[in-house]
Amino acid sequence: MKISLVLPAHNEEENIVILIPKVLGKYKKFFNEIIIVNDNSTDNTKDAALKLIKKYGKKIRLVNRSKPNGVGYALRDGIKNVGKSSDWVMTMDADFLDNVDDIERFIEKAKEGYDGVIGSRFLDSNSLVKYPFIKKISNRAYHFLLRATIPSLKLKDATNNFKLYKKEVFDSVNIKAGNFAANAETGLIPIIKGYKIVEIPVVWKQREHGKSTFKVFKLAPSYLKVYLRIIFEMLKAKLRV
Ligand SMILES: Nc1nc2c(ncn2[C@@H]2O[C@H](COP(=O)(O)OP(=O)(O)OP(=O)(O)O)[C@@H](O)[C@H]2O)c(=O)[nH]1
Ligand SMILES: [Mg+2]
Repeated sequence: MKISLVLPAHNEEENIVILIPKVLGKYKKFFNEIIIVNDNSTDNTKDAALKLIKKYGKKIRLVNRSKPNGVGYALRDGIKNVGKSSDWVMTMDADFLDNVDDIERFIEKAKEGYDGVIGSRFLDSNSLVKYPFIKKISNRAYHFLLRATIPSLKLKDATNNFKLYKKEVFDSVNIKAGNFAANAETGLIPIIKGYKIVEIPVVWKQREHGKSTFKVFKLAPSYLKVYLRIIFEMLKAKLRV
């Protein structure tokens, strides 16, 4: 199993210098490369990434994007840059410092024969640490809508950016959202396409370094657009049968 880790990073200098050594310290043999996707950061994310490249060589790659910023654009460009020798891709947030130990369970689960593994914050009631209430309500409402209208979608948490998929699964998504709603596309499209995806519980902890850029109300229309895309993709698939 050869994995590329794609890390969207906007103003994450404090986090990447902790996260990356932690990942390579524990899982060097599994990770072919770590791709940091920096989008117009106004802190020293770029310099921190260059220092990591000096230390770890080819294991680290830096993709510098220019405007427009966005997690979706970053994921799309990061995945596009995955090296040919990787057969799996993991995506995670740069502030998931406490989740590095979880990676072991992703790898074990994937080896059971799945096409992809999603880290779910809603399988275990102890998973959320300081998760903002408004985010929880909107996340639950979104999943309620999905499950109520598409009963075959049994995922508890499609939208966490903590996923380990075969490369071909990410390639099949064709990310269209430029912002955080891309995380819904990467969670939902593979299921519609018939890939075998499983969830495992992970903890989500409020970040300690840097600032959040997630704005619930501004993002709601983008998540609804992904929902409509799912319905459209399902109808298209039905018409093909
Ligand atoms: N490349 C890139 N990455 C981004 C952008 N916006 C956010 N990110 C990254 O996406 C990931 C998730 O963003 P966060 O701000 O942590 O969002 P969140 O997890 O919902 O919220 P908090 O953890 O509370 O801050 C982090 O790795 C960010 O650095 C962007 O415009 N470009
Ligand atoms: Mg975060």
